Amino acid sequence: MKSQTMSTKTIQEKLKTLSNQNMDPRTTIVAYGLMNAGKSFLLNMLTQHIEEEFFKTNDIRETADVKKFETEKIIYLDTPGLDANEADDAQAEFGASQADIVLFLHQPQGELEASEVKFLKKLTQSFGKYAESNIILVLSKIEKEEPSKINLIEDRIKAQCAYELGFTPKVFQVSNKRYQTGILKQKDGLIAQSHINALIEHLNVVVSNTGKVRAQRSLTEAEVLLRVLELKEQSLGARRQSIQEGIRQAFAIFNEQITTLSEFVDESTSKYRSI
Ligand SMILES: Nc1nc2c(ncn2[C@@H]2O[C@H](COP(=O)(O)OP(=O)(O)OP(=O)(O)O)[C@@H](O)[C@H]2O)c(=O)[nH]1
Ligand SMILES: [Mg+2]
Repeated sequence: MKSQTMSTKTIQEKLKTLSNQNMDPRTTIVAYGLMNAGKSFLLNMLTQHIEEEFFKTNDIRETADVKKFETEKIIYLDTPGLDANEADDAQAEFGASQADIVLFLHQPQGELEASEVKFLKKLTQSFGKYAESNIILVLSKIEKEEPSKINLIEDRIKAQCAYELGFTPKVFQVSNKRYQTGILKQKDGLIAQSHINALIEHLNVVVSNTGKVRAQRSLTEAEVLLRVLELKEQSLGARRQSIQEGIRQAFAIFNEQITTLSEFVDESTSKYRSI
């Protein structure tokens, strides 16, 4: 949003968000993606709900509200699939303001769709210079496709992000199914091929930067708001000056007319007296 055109209501909302931020020292990790992308399943694996689901999964649209699982250090948020309907998108965006780290899930059937790019652009704006480190792309269900196809899709998505978002995100190719089976049947090969542990390791590194990233994001947001307020003050000052100038000019004409009138009255009076 252009700072000059930010409405007073938006400024108030942003100030409110800013003052509500950073209250919980724990990192919030939010999963986003189109319906059926595998968000809930992935969060179950990351939170070690291997046999019993915490986040309900389904082939048809399942998650309708933002759902939360809390640990000592991390809060995991599951969101409704993007583009399910407007109310669900609003729910999803609500989560965005609370996200420290985003896991953006995509089924590798093709590259990113327009609605995914649109949502990622919003997230990128919100994260600013931390988008690259804190928005992580996850290609899900990889055991369903040939590795060569998935690699090709990953390359295309990276190029799309570089062009559309201005950065190349870190991408993880994961299989929730492999991880689940690997854990249940104690098959290390499957666990390794699921790449879930690699994702967990990476998340641990990003999580450790949460405090710094949050502080910087709040600072940047506060600086933007301050600049907006300065610009508004400048434009109000200019408006006040132009109104004052208008009044001065209007009064100058009025004063001139009064002077002419009083001269006329003086002249008429002296003429009358001399008769
Ligand atoms: N083969 C395979 N199926 C998966 C994998 N991850 C998820 N699924 C399946 O994909 C379907 C959707 O998974 P969910 O985790 O419910 O997807 P979601 O993104 O949470 O869906 P919504 O909440 O409806 O937006 C379910 O049938 C899952 O079992 C995976 O890694 N491999
Ligand atoms: Mg779900």
